[in-house]
Amino acid sequence: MTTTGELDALETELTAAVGAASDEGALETLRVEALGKKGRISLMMRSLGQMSPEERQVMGPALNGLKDRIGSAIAARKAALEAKALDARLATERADVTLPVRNEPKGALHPVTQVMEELAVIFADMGFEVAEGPDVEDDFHNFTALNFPEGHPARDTHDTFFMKPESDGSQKVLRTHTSPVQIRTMMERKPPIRIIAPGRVYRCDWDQTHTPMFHQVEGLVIDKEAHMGHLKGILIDFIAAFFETDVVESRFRPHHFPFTEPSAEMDVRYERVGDAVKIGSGDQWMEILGCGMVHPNVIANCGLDPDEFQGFAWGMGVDRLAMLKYGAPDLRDYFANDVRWLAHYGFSPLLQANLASGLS
Ligand code: 2NL
Repeated sequence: MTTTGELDALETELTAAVGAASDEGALETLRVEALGKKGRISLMMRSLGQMSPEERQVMGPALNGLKDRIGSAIAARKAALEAKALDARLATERADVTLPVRNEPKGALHPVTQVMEELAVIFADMGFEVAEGPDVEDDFHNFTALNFPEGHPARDTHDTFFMKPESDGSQKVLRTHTSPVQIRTMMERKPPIRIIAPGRVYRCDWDQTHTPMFHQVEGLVIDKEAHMGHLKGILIDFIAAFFETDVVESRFRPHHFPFTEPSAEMDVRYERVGDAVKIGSGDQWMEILGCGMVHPNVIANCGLDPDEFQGFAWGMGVDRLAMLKYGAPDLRDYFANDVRWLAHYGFSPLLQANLASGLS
């Protein structure tokens, strides 16, 4: 026999328990205990059948009301617990919507940097070291040691940038080629010498194919028996490696430089394919570099005996090599610092040039 008083006590107890349930699991246990098949309220409702009609008239609505209110209380508590759980999860799973959409690598190597690295890799494989020197040079290292006589017109063809004269009347220049690096090396150490000198050089000239600052790489070999045959072999191998081709057809035309004797220009057979060039085939010849046997006067100017030592040297434009291999047509774009150009023509810093997996 159940009384409405007992129901009130049960409601108070269950309502308190629902309010105290601290998670959804505890709440579900409570629901099963009260409203499940064998729950306390369910069992009471099943006993309605054994009651007298008068009793049932009172207890029926009372039990139904209790069942509804406890059901609602459980549902409300469940919603509150779910909201609390969601808040807790959101607090730990914070998403910063201002972050970039994808974690894309930013920045690229300039084609000139890429080509410089390729040059270093190719010549390192042949046993060359990379040598460096100052951009601001004195007249001796840039001209005099290289067999440009004082006041000789060849100095004028270099469109030299002169620095403000110093107190002793001397005047430094922005180096017009990287040859002074080789002069310094020959003066500092004994042969055998096998170096390349890549770097910035400066000439007062500005149009579609000339910028006042550009890049050169020169090479130098000084030994006792280094000769023109070695020079040709090195240069042909270099062109094949750089342009990643097996066939290189070349010709060496006589030329003149003050610092080499004999001097030559190297041409290679090529054809145009879109903006880039294909080396080895085609019916055109392209001048690609200048070279020669180091002039005995230059060897003597560096304190070495030209009867004991001889060697060869060459020089070429790095920017032009980059244009030939990678196709960007206007040299001025190379130094305009336009990030869109760099993004298009740049190289991944993670893919370093090497001879095993390809230069570029
Ligand atoms: C060119 C030609 C050349 C050299 C550079 C050189 C350096 C020393 C001695 C002798 Cl220390 N020669 N360098 C030799 C021949 C040609 O450059 O057309 N460059 C863009």
